[in-house]
Amino acid sequence: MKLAGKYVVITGASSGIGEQIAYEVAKRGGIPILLARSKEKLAQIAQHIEQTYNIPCVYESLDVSNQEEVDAVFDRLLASVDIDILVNNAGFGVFRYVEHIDLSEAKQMFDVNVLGLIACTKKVYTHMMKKRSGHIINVASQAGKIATPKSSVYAATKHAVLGFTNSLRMEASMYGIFVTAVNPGPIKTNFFTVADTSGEYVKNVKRWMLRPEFVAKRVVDAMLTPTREVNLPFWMHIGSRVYQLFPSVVEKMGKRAFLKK
Ligand code: NJP
Repeated sequence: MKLAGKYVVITGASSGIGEQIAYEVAKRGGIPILLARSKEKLAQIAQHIEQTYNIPCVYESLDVSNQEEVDAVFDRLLASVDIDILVNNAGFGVFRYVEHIDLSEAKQMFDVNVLGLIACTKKVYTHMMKKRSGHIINVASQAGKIATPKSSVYAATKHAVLGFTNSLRMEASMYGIFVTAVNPGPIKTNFFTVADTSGEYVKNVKRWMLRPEFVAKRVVDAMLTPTREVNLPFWMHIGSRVYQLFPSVVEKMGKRAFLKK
């Protein structure tokens, strides 16, 4: 029960992986703190956690792209709670060909997926530096390793998350703080109601999709351990390794599969 009594802040906790991580943390005796914009959903999840696991569960409304809100929410939390783990999970993607990119949408993706994650990290990191322990877990993506058609902006945000995470990991090691990147492939969540409005991508990859409960278990297994990355599924991880060595070969051989969006 290494998580017993540990405070775990989860952004994007109102659905999908974030919600499942919250349940898994509570199941293992940790105390999840839920953040997202949908306060009503958070209230229901918190109530379920309290009733099912008998764990106190606090939640707050937070739009991670709003710097003032990030400051206020984390200042309030840090005044009363010693945060042990931060899971930067809030994020969204929109799949479009480059000629159809809407710049305000692209900016919003960067504001949430990248700058929001950096803002939340900064608030918790200085606290963890002082106590010389803690764990920051950033949900990136396999799209942060291999960029594929129709996901240029989303892939750019996740490449940015991985770049930030890799640098942070080296700095944080000086203070005994662990930093982990989570790189999943497609997962059955609400993500695709925004990312893939035509439903084409989901239809094509349905049989490979990961269950959010499975991803959550793997993320929670890594908590408070010096795990560098959680890469799922395994075969996609092998693919991204091969891509790093032979990018043009993988782009040629995988072209048909990559175009299935
Ligand atoms: O998606 P979904 P996932 N401020 O839509 C929140 C990555 N990922 O669980 O604010 C604060 O069920 C939103 O809450 P709300 C993906 O990039 C996914 O799949 O109430 N929170 C909700 O709780 C993302 O980083 C796949 O609307 C904001 C949560 O984010 C993470 O996994 C594959 C927010 C999204 O839950 C979780 O996504 C992959 C904001 N401005 C990586 N905007 C996949 N599903 O296939 C959104 O490689 N949220």
